Amino acid sequence: MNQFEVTTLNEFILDNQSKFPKAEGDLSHLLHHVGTAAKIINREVNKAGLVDILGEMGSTNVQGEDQKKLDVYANDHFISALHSCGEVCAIASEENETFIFFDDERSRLGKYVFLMDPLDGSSNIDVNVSIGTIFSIYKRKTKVGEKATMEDFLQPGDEQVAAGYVLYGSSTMLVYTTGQGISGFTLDPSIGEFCLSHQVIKSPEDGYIYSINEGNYLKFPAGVKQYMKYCQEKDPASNRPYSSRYIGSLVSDIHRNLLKGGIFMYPVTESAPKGKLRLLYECNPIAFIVEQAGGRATDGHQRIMALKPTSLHQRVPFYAGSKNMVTKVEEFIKVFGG
Ligand code: P6P
Repeated sequence: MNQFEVTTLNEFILDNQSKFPKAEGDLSHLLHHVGTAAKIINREVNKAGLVDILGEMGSTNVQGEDQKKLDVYANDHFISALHSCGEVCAIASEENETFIFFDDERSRLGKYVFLMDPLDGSSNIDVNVSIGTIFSIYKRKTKVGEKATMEDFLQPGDEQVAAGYVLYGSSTMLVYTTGQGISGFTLDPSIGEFCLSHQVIKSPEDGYIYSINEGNYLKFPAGVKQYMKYCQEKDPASNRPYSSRYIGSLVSDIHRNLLKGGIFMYPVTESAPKGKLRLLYECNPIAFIVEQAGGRATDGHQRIMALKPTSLHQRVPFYAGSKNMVTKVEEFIKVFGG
């Protein structure tokens, strides 16, 4: 691709749509609006520190987590952008206790429901560490025209029609999948467009990076402790000891390991006896991306996307990344417990 051949996100979406004769363009239209919302959030994230958008809101979300001003800003803008596109009948967000139903005539006819963590890793905002948006899209189960119900949201991850993340980092990237592999788009601020920068992202089956909050070590399951010991042992033949890399921002840790190879782990801990990460709008969309890149994503025992959700903000243990690394930690968990 020479420097003048630019494929924008919208061109790519439409090109992809043309491969599906039955496609009516509604998912393409929805993904276009996700890109627009991401540009708006990026604008605010990039100038955070210069305007009064850092710091706490002085409120907490349904998770009991302090809401940052940018959390609320991102949440409000994604809800507004997706309401205006008319393809989504309802939205669930980490920031809201229950789902939001768009009760206007146009949105009632929307075929999709949208789930998101609008600004994941927001505790990093005030210290200028990269953060992300994570989203997941399903076809509604209820009839078009009717009011959405919880049944529309409590679908296994295998039912996702699209998923992705936006990484607000040294550059801003949007990575998404509709089930035909994953591609990455980098925002070119000079033209205000997400441009194709990673045509196809395939994750190495083996990696040499492990990502985990070692501060929780004492309370990790025995199988996880044994796997960490395995990662740290010297074995040149298998490139061990591995490197430990942990940013504390899920999208950042996953994105690095996706490109370089590696494993991300968030096991159960004393403060998070079911795991910390949310199944519906963190683990399922990331799992879709990871599997589409050739990796693996489980709860330590079974595929994340096979789990039948029971509640909107349900938490699960999460192991995701290079296929052989996730398989290995599962072996340790099976033998030593987890
Ligand atoms: P800990 C951010 O709060 C988040 O939800 C993820 O982005 C990140 O991977 C994880 O929590 C970090 O949690 O307990 O290690 O700070």
